[in-house]
Amino acid sequence: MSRCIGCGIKIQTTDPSGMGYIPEIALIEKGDQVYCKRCYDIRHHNIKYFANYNTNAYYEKMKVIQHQRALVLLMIDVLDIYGGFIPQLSSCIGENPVLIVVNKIDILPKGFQIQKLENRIREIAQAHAIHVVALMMISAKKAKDVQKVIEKISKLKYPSQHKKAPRYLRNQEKTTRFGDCYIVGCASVGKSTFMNMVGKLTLHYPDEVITTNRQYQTTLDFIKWPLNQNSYLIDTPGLINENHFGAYLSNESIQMLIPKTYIKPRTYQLRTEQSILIGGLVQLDFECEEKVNVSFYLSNELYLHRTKTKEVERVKTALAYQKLVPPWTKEENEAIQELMTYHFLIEQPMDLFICGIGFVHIVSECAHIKVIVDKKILVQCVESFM
Ligand SMILES: Nc1nc2c(ncn2[C@@H]2O[C@H](COP(=O)(O)OP(=O)(O)OP(=O)(O)O)[C@@H](O)[C@H]2O)c(=O)[nH]1
Ligand SMILES: [Mg+2]
Repeated sequence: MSRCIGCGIKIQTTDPSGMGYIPEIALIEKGDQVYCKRCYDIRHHNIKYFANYNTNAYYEKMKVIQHQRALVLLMIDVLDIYGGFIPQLSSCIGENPVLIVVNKIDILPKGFQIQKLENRIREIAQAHAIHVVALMMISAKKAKDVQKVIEKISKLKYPSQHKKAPRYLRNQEKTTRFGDCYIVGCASVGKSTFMNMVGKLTLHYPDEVITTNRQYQTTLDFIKWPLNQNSYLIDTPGLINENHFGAYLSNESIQMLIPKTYIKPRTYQLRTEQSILIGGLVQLDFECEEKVNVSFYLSNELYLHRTKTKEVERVKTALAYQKLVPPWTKEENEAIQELMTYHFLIEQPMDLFICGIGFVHIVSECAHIKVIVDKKILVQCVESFM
C-alpha cells in the first residue's frame, strides 16, 4: 500500500471524505509518488482541516521507538521551552539518546542573548528523565545550522569516524550507536520543515516535498527518508500538548499566536492596580509600591491592552469581539473559561512562561502579580535567564 509523500498517511481510493484519499486514476497515472487530497488542499488552497487531538493514539504510535536502538531528535519551539518537553516522552522512547534541537531562533529579537536561553533549556532538560546527548539551536526555515545538525547526527551515529575519536575506535569502520533517527516534538514546531531542508541539503530533493503548514498535525504518519545506506531519518506526527493554548483554539486564533517575523518585545512600566490583557487569553494584574518593568516576548500580532484593574470587566465587555482576540468564536471562548488565578511574588527579575503564547520578562524588587488564565494552560514563573 503506498503512502502520501506529503503527510505519510496510507493512500486509499474508495472514500473521498476519508484521510488519504486520491482518485484511482490519479494513483495509476502517478504511481507511488502521490499526495493525498488533504495535502493537495493544504498545499494549493491552504484549506484548514480539523486536527485529531487524540493524545493516547499519539503515545501508542511513538512507543515503537522504545524497542529500537534509535536516536531521538526532540524538536522544541524556541517560544515554548517548557511545553516542548513531551510529558510522556521517556515512556515512548525508552533509554534511547536524545538530541534536543530548538527551532525557530529566527523569531528572537535582534541582539537576544541566545546562549543564556540555551543554558536555561539545558536546566529544564535535566529535570526530565531523558538521556540528552546534545542541544542545538537552529532555524529550519532559514537553513541556519541545519547542516550542523546533520553532521552532529553523523558524529553521534559513527563515533569511530569522528576526527577526535580515540584511535582504537577510528579503526573500527562501522561502529554505530543507533540505527534510525526519529524527529519528534509537539505539533507545528517545524519537524517537517527541518526534514525538507535536510532533503534539500543532503539528498538534493526539491523544495517542500513534505507538506508543512501552520495548522496543527499536518503530518499524519511516519515519513522515512534515507539517512545513509542502512538507516532512515523519520518525520513523525506532532503531539498537541494539552497544556498548550493551541489545543483549544481554532486555526485562525493559532495563526495569531505564531510569530510570522522576529519578535519586537513590547515593554511597559506598570503602576499598582494596573492590568494587562493578552488578547482574550490571559489577564495579568500588578500590585507594587514602585513601577514594574514588564517586557512581552510574543507574536507581534497579539494585541496587548493596558488598563486599570478595576476597569478590566468593563473593558472586556466593551472590547469583546473587536480587539480582545483570540479567541474568535464562542466555542473557543468556552473551551478556555475554567479560569484559575496564580499568585507570584516578584523580588528579582523573573520570566513568566505561558504555554502557547511566549514569555513575559518582569523586573521588580517587590511586586505581586496575579495571572488569570484557564487552568489547563501551563504557566511557569521562574528566575529570569536574561
Ligand atoms: N519562523 C520560523 N518558522 C518556522 C521554522 N520552521 C518551521 N516554521 C513554520 O512553522 C509552521 C509549522 O511547520 P511544520 O514543519 O509543518 O511543523 P511540524 O512540526 O512538522 O508540524 P506537524 O506536522 O503539525 O506536527 C510552518 O508555518 C513553518 O513555516 C523556523 O525555523 N522559523
Ligand atoms: Mg509535520
